[in-house]
Amino acid sequence: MKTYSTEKIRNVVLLGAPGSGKTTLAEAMLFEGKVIDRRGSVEAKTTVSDSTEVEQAYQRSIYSTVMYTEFMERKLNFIDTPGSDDFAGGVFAAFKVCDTGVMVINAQNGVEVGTEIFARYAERHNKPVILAINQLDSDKADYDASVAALRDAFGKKVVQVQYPIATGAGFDGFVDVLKMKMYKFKGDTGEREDLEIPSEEMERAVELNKVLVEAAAEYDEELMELFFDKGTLDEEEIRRGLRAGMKNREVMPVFCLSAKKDIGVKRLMEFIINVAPSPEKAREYKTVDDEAVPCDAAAAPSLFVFKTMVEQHMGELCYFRVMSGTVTEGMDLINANNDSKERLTQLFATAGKNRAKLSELVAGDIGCAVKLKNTHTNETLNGGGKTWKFYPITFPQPKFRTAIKPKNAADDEKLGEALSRMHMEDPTILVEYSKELKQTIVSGQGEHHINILKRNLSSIYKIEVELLNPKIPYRETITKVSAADYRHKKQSGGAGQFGEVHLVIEPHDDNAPDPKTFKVDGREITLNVRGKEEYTLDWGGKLVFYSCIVGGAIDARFLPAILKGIMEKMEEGPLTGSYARDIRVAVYDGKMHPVDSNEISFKLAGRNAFKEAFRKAGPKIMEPIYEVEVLVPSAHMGDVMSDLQNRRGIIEGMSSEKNFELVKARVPLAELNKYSTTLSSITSGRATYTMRFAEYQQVPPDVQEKLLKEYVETEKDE
Ligand SMILES: Nc1nc2c(ncn2[C@@H]2O[C@H](COP(=O)(O)OP(=O)(O)OP(=O)(O)O)[C@@H](O)[C@H]2O)c(=O)[nH]1
Ligand SMILES: [Mg+2]
Repeated sequence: MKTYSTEKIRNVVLLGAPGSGKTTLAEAMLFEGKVIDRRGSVEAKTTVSDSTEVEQAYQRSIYSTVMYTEFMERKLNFIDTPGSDDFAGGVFAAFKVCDTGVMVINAQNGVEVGTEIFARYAERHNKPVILAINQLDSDKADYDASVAALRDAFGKKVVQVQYPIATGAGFDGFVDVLKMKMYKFKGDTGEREDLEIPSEEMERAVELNKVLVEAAAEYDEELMELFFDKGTLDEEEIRRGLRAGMKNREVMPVFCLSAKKDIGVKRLMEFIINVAPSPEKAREYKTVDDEAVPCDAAAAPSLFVFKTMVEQHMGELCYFRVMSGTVTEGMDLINANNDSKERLTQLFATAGKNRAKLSELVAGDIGCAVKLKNTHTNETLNGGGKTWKFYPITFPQPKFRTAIKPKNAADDEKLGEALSRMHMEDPTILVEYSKELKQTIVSGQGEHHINILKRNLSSIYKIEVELLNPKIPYRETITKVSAADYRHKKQSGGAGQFGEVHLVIEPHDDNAPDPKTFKVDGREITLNVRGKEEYTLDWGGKLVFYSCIVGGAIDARFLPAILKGIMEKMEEGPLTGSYARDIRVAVYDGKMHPVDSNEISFKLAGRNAFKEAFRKAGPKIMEPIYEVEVLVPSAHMGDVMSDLQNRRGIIEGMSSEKNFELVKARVPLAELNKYSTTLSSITSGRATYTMRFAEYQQVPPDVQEKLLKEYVETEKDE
């Protein structure tokens, strides 16, 4: 394929509710651009975009697919994304590299949950949106209702460029009030006739043209003056005005489509070419060091990887956008994130499995490199001595956690490898082995996301797995002072063991002075602090260890062993085996035996003394509390609130934004199991939420009692 200069490139992401017709539209766009010479269909499992077995089985897109077409002497790169929010990772990555969104609307449903969700994502990524009302050929299509719903959701930004004369089986064309033409289509090959607007449509066409002209004039002062002078704007001026309005996200132009019958697809593509920004005119990209990098083909070469995929026979494919300069085949670049050197041995433009070889790509273009050794999603490759690192894609936070284990223990290692590859391909899949919970925890965007993962493990990797509830990472701590003396003594043949430790423990508080005297169990203990060691624990909180031994009651060389014993018990808390935190321990006395004392004896004495003291120190179990933010349509707000309260949630605040309420709550993690699934069912999928760790808090007494009962301590005093 030839090289397209920056101003001849357009990068577009296809968005929309599940089943609105993005993949079908993508197919028609490939056809119009002659990448394929026959259109496949979702039903026949023959589309370019839904090429994987799992997508074909569900007849739904699951992965984003990067595609290109050549059209009107331009290169149009576009990314088909899945409509289900469970797979939103691909959408976030696409927003990073595309300059414009095309929101596909199903004319039978108008504005759907998915429409709202993706419009929010577009807003968050500051990208202009074109609205394409699709499926106008279906019997239940309702164009006017769809436009009304769009107005309701997005206000006066919604501006009609086209309207259909008839919908349903009779849908064979539309009036375009930018071109002031009527387009009629024959059959489903995209072949069209450009006609004058018939007299009976003239009034409506003129009316909508006026609205369009006014919208176009509004965002450019010069155009506004022209409009006042002439009372109208010509085609080119309207485009200029729409371009300005779209750039500020003030205008969302509306188009008519039947992707299935290839009606309106070419006209939409023309509009994208004519009006959507080329990369150098779109928003500038910044590096993490806040350097703005202009999209300039003559500058130093730099590319950003937004998607990594493993394909059979091809190996790893890295999809990238050229951020600056011109990258050529055979070029050596440096990965700014890990310093490795990479050679661009082969470059492609891809449309699913269709590939066109490229010798070079310029700033703003999207392409694919194969056989990079050490480069993945979110990394930047530079030439010309640059060390640019572009801001990574911020993927949505995980919403669904599960523990996973292979049905066959022998698959353990294989499972680890498969999961890490899955994470590489889909960064919204997070995998972590929790040493604490002794579980592998997989998190994703929803139950469906995780079920697909399970299916893929079975069908692609041949690993059968079980999904289990993840354990909760509780913490243990104490609330008051206590003391214990423990003697470890063993005399069963051979050398004996002897160690005796006296210690005091109390809750740790960063601001408290060093301990001096304690009144415990009717005794008064005075401490003589000789040494203090403070440990910040891997699992949060602190352990402060004071050595206060006087008169050589215990040899200094045994102190590390005592600390080790205590630390072991901190790692496996005395109440439930969870990590303990925020405790200070003072070892102030003990006894040694001239022959039998050794490190192991003192370790065990330390450990058991600590355990005993811990149990008398008003121990409590702490649980992780998450800050949950739910964005919910006002109508479902009551249900969402009472559900959160049933989950021991504390509602912290609410704020409204246009038909939606944002509810903030603090909820124990233990109560959030499968929350995404429940939320979806009580709101018919209309709510979204985020959750992040906030703090540890004491569990209520009834929960503590239940947890204590559940924990059957296996060890006896050693
Ligand atoms: N009648 C009619 N059906 C359409 C049209 N476009 C798509 N469809 C059908 O609608 C269904 C969904 O189409 P897809 O293209 O898979 O929709 P999608 O938006 O990619 O769906 P997801 O990937 O699941 O989000 C399929 O059965 C299509 O054949 C259209 O213009 N008219
Ligand atoms: Mg699709």
